[in-house]
Amino acid sequence: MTAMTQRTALRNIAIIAHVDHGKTTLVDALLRQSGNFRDTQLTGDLIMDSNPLERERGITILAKNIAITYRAQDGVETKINLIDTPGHADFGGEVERVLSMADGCFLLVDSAEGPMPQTRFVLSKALSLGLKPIVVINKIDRVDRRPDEVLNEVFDLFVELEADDDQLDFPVLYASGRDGWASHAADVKGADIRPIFEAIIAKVPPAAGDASGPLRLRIQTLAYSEYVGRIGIGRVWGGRIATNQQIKLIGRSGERPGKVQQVQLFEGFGRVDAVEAQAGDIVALVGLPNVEIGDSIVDPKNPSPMPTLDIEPPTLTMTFRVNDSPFVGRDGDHVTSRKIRDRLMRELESNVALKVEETTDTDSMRVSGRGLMHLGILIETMRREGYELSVGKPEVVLRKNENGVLMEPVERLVVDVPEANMGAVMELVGLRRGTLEKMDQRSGVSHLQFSIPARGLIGLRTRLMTATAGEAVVHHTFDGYQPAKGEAPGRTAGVMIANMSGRATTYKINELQVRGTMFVGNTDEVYEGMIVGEHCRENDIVVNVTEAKQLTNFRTTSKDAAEVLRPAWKPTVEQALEYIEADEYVEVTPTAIRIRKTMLKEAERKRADRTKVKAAKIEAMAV
Ligand SMILES: Nc1nc2c(ncn2[C@@H]2O[C@H](COP(=O)(O)OP(=O)(O)OP(=O)(O)O)[C@@H](O)[C@H]2O)c(=O)[nH]1
Ligand SMILES: [Mg+2]
Repeated sequence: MTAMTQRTALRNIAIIAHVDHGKTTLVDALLRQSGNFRDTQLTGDLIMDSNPLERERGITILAKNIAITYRAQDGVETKINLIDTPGHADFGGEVERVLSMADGCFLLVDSAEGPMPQTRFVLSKALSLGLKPIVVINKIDRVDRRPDEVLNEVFDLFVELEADDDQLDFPVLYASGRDGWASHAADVKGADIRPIFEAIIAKVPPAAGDASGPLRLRIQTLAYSEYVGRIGIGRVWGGRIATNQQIKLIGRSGERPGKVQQVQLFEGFGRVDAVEAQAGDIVALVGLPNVEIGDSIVDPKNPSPMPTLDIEPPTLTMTFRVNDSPFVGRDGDHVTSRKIRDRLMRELESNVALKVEETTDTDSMRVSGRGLMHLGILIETMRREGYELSVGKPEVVLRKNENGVLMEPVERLVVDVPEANMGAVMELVGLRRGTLEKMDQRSGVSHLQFSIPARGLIGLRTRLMTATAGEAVVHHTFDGYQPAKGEAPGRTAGVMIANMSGRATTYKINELQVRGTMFVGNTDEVYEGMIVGEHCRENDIVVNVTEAKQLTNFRTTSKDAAEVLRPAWKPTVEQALEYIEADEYVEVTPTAIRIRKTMLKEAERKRADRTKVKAAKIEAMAV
């Protein structure tokens, strides 16, 4: 006997889109105009992107739940659980998991850019969950908006993704989240954000479930607090769950008993303690022993588990090692391998798609994740917390399929460039085994779609930027596994390696900069084995950047001052990781990002080279 109860005063909705199409800004506008918050809570930047890295990069990293009580003009109040999701491709798995807690979603599409790779990915997930998206053509204030075309492209995308007739009949709104309004027509400016609220009430089905049936709840995402540890977040699909209730967890780690120390509901930007929650609610559960993603929380007397969830497998892996450069410990507080290991273990508490493995070397760990940004953000967070470490070249995770064939991840790559630069892009992508799948022209801009092995993507962005004088707009999304196609080309240029420790001098930099691009500026400290620049030829060279010019007379000193140094290249963590080769590390400390050879001494590197050549010869003879 099931009795579905409709929670008419409750809606659960997610906001999805390609990166930067304006999700967080729209959620912010909804919050500000809901009348739920005091003005002092609403000042400043985006309220939602609350962690410092999110603010700095202007992107959402973690999906976030907020709840708004909306009071309609007729006085009826509705609680809206809104889930803001990240748009960057590395966090697609998280989007998929949180999306399944919602009964509806807003699909935002930039009114000028139109559907982009991640739009396709998130829409396909929403459709396969049976959701009927509400399409919002957003940033309609843009002067280069083309809402009619974009709407057509969205419609085509729905068709391509095999949406059913009901889904194809999607509602459409036009909005400027930034300016805080929405409207039903592309050419009519709205007064406020109310049309979005009205669409939620009218088009998203009320949360439903059988509150009198057995408890049905699955953990969809995790949060972590220093005080209470891991927190499991999920939606109650059936029954009720109360604070202090005895439950059983069923999941990948088998069955185990437990007790819910605290049930929490979402309210505003935070969570509030609740006595009980019931079917339809999105809850946070505190105190569950070793709770994991995909765990079902069931009533021990009447267990009704849900299928467990697949976690997206890592696609990129790298080595995290202790920093053993001569500068170790100069500015970091946490430098030992034990500290690094403990920190990584703590990260595993809530960073679902992360994998950390021990290696045979006690000073290093293998860390795998969903992409360069996913791991780059972890490294960036650690350096801000005072950690020092060295990180090895990122490598794509290959795997064997059931027939033993080696498979590699393949991505869908979209590049928008001025037509004049198209040739350069095609050549670079072609070299890396990318194949062109689609091409359109829009007012002087070429829109190119490729399929490319993920290996070929490492280092591609920097090169595309150089080849197009910074004009290329590049996006990619994981597309699936295909039989491995072979090595991607590595870096074509060699590097300049410092031969001794000291401070770089203007005199030496000036001399060296004709042979390539320098990574250090005047008075920067260097050490033997550190990479101080890129050589304009293929081979690595050992250089002296520290020697000062002999001061013979006045004239030369004044000429010194006039020497113009080109600015040094100071890469971000992610740029440095894209740059390095297998015999190099990125050294990361709270104040510096340096690139170095794994072997600091030239003699050591030569010996290793010779051994490699010998091994290759023996192999060749054996064939
Ligand atoms: N012109 C215009 N710009 C907007 C609008 N909404 C957002 N933006 C800008 O677009 C950029 C991205 O906005 P966000 O709200 O952070 O986008 P997002 O979809 O949350 O991005 P991710 O979470 O990183 O995927 C910011 O620079 C905003 O100021 C809008 O309605 N009009
Ligand atoms: Mg965002």
